[in-house]
Amino acid sequence: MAQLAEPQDFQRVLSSMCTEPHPAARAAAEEFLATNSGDPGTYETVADLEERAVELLGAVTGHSDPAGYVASGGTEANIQAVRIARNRAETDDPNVVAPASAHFSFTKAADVLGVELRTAPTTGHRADVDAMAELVDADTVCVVAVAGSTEYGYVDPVPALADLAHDAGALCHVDAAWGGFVLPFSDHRWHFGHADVDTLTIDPHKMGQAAIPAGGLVARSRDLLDELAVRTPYLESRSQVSLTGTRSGAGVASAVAAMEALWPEGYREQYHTSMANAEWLADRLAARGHDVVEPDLPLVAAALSVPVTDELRSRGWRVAKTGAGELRVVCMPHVTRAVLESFVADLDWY
Ligand code: 0PR
Repeated sequence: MAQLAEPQDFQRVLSSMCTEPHPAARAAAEEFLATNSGDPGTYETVADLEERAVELLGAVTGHSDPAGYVASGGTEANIQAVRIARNRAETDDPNVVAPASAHFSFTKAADVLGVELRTAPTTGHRADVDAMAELVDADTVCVVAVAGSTEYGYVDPVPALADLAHDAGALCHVDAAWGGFVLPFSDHRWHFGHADVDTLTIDPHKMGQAAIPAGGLVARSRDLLDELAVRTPYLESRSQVSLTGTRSGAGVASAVAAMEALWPEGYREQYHTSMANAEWLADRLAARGHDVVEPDLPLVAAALSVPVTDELRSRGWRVAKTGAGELRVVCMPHVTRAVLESFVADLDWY
């Protein structure tokens, strides 16, 4: 059979929040390609694997008895968290309060769910609790905290935001889509064990090193997930909580395989390696006179003193920019020290 095309390799990709899957995760995905986790009555093995996935996601997020499921990604998990909050509230005019650093999936959530999204400016790239408190009112159904922001990799004060949510009778949702598999090894307080978190997004297909699609929605209790249930009369299972119908069993199997292989030691090691790489890059950029945002998790943003991003792209580098125009390098597992050394060498060429 003719080869369709070679997938792009990750060699010079500094902009992605996804990475090469762990070998066990790749093999599991291939094995389960034809299975549908949306029909657990028929695909019982995948249903069992999904239970295991949720149990493991609970272990990573400080919850011994979690509810949840493997979603298509962080976007679905965030939409579903907002949907839970909206469905359980009594108001006809619901709003969600989030820091301006929240991922654009919350804009989609607000749009499809008919919820108003209120965003508050950040301070030092973190949620400003006072600024968010000013936006909270009796119609607030959800307060969002970001644990590992898309642009800077920064972590919001989750316990204070959980208090803010609960004082207003709202739910607290933590978006750890990217940060979830590195945060356990940091000093941050971000999960169910640290604060009264209601729902949490954590994506195996990002730092979890599973194949795409494998996102994670974890809820404090089953009754929260039940807010999403719709009846499925002609399936063997009674109801469904996921947003999509047919779902990737490959993603589920891959998530379990990655977490079984890497939690906790493999992820710990990766955290230390990626963090050391981020600090190394931050030091090198600062030494060259660029204005660096101190990395908190393995993500480096820097305002370059020279406009080089287009030239870097023409040399094969895939780099992203923050909304403010800073260069942004996500130190994923495929971004090794050797890759960064060659990146800095190319920067020096200009
Ligand atoms: N929450 C956070 C904090 C995120 O960073 C992202 C995605 C999401 C939610 C949404 O997740 P899904 O994309 O899985 O629905 N952050 C990256 C972004 O949108 C994702 C990404 C991945 C970007 C791979 C580029 C790429 O090559 O920028």
